[in-house]
Amino acid sequence: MKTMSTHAAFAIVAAVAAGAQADIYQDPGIFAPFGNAQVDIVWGGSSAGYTGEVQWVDTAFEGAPQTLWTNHNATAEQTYRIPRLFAAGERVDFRYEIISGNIDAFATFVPADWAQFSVDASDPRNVVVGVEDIRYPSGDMDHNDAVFRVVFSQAAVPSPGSLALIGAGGVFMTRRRR
Ligand SMILES: [Ca+2]
Ligand SMILES: [Ca+2]
Repeated sequence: MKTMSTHAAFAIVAAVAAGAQADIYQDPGIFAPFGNAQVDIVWGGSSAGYTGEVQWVDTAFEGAPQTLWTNHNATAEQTYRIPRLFAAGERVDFRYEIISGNIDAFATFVPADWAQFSVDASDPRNVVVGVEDIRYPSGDMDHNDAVFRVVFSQAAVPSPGSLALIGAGGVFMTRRRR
């Protein structure tokens, strides 16, 4: 009976801890607010002693991390355009790898790393991301060690000319089947 009550007490403590963790570690997910979205990553700035690489990771296609800049070599408003379009609600993921200082790496798609990122999506077309470069709870949690924006814009729709070409191709294929 004593063992059972100990287990029950542990279960309650675990549940409370999980609830508290859920509050601290929110998914910093960044999502395309509309379809056919072009995504630009725009450097903001850094106040940090450590050097880290900002990386975009195409998690949907299991892509290798693509390094954009470090927090110390990026210049203001420097922009990287992701070489594909995003569907509505699709996630844009990042990784931050400290290469000088306390070596570590954090990713927006790893729940244990979520505390390292702050995300302000009050303007869903212009999302501000901040990174804390020392693992929680040791860091100062200023989330200004790397700051960048994720800017979504509507990609241009295909011109009428290219649509006509697609139409002609469709007719051609239909005729061949006959
Ligand atoms: Ca800082
Ligand atoms: Ca910091």
